[in-house]
Amino acid sequence: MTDTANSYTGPERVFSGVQPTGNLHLGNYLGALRKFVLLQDSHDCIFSVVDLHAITMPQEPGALKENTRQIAAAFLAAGLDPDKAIIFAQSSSPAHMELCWYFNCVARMGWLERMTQFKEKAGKDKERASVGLFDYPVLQAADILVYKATHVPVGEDQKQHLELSRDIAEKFNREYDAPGFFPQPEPLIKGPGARIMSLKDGTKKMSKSDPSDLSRINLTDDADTMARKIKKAKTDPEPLPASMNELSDRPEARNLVGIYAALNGCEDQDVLNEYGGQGFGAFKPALSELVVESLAPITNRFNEWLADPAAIDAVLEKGGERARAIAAPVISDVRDIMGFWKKG
Ligand code: AQP
Repeated sequence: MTDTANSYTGPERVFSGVQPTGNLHLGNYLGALRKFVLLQDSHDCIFSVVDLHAITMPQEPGALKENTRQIAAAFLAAGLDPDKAIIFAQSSSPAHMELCWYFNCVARMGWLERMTQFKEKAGKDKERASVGLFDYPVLQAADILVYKATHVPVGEDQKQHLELSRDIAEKFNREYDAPGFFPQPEPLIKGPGARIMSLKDGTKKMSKSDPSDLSRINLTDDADTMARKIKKAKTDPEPLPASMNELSDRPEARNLVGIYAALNGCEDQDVLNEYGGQGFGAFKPALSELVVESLAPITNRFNEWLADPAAIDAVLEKGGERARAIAAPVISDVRDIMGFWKKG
């Protein structure tokens, strides 16, 4: 089989999105936002508040609008510059929904049935899950490919969805005899912070929807709350060891070491070189200090942006215009390739 998608020769472009489903946490910051900021200087970047994804689970309409502004404020507070990167709300670029429908007719049921996020989020009562939740990864493929994005910075939890986007791009190109029309987007996952775990259970990822607020550090937490959460984080009675191998069956300890390393810009092993042999009574206060020192400037800027919703709206308006202008010719070409009566 020839790999038609790989013959893409268009420019490199980065796309990623964050759902407006509540407070952002340290995992979102290290796994996504911080990477976005690093990429905006070297790449053509598009970052979206993915409100269409949010409604795959029940949302309060009034809260959705506020949460959308909050995520945009967090993007800006983390250091995204709207003159460099496009920042917009997904629903303001309807081309995502149009391409999603075309892709629904390309993707196979069996592909989607293998998606672990659907299984986790639908839980035991899958009959009651929305069709949108099942279709989430197809919309995600449309988000990326409607801008012909070539690179997608995400946390490790999104790796499987990215693979599906690649499969859809490849099948579309092959079935419609359009070699290289869509790129095969590459995940940008590697690096520190790709998978930050819950402070209460080192085997579960840190998540906005975890019912326990003590499981995560929110970007909106004040310094005392952050320190209290780290103090209460689950650990074990053993001191930190000398090497990472010795942490393989201590997920909570490994997670705290990983957070320290990611924020300090060093390797996990460097943390053990400094703290190996010491207990959590010594390590946790050092970690608290580092977390607070790293997040405080972001929290301050975040609050400043939130105090000016009109300024956030202006950023989203301008971003929406720029996003629509990139998506329009792609949709028009897709319609032509698929044989619709009108290019649109
Ligand atoms: N724990 C994590 N570690 C590293 N990266 C993470 N991301 C999420 N959790 C972690 C990355 O953050 C980006 C935005 O994610 P999202 O809000 O769109 O959706 P999500 O992955 O479903 O995040 P949550 O916190 O788990 O939200 P809920 O609880 O609402 O589902 C993505 O790049 C993600 O990889």
